[in-house]
Amino acid sequence: MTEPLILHEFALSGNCYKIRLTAAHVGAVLQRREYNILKLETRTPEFVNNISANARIPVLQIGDRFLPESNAACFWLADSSPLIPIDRFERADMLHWMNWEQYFHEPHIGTMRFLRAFLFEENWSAEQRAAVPTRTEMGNRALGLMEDHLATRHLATRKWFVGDTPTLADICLFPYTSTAKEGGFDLSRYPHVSRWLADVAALPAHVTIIA
Ligand SMILES: N[C@@H](CCC(=O)N[C@@H](CS)C(=O)NCC(=O)O)C(=O)O
Repeated sequence: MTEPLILHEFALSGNCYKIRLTAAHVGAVLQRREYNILKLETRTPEFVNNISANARIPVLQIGDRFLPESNAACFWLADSSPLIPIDRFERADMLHWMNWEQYFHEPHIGTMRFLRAFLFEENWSAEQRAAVPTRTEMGNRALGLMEDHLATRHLATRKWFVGDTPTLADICLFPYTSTAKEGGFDLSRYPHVSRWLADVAALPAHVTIIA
């Protein structure tokens, strides 16, 4: 018997979307429990004691076990699927992009989206406002690095981030890149990234963030 899978989430979060996107690609069925992070619903003692001590979504519940961190949850779902490369170097390279996404991409691009599209400028704290130029610069640097990577592969371009087929690296980079415009980023400056976004969205199992 397979264990029930419950995604504790805020549906419009890119980190939560990437888990639903992975599930769609591997044919996993998720039950969904929604928490409004704008109302601090993950900061309650009930959530901290029963779901995740880190007081953040997403958390993938597998039976009676709880797996926080979006990319760990994606890996659990995609393990042994075609989204995980067989080649040892490519498997590690996939992890490189997933770690990079969490440290150099999402903290700037995802945070700018949260500030502009969810919190709204009139509600920014002085600290949030002061960090906007740096976050914008760092977000553009991240998009530029993706652009350069996709643009150069010997004498051709790269279709996917790792190897010749879509991997979890593409799935995990997609949510915050595809919504970067909501954070004020101009994707027309990044034609290879825009082409890659269209390729990911054209995969047969693709689902949108609002699906
Ligand atoms: N690195 C974590 C990030 C988790 C995270 O920061 N989640 C945000 C939403 S994307 C959250 O729960 N915010 C609510 C809060 O900070 O109260 C992951 O990838 O899952």
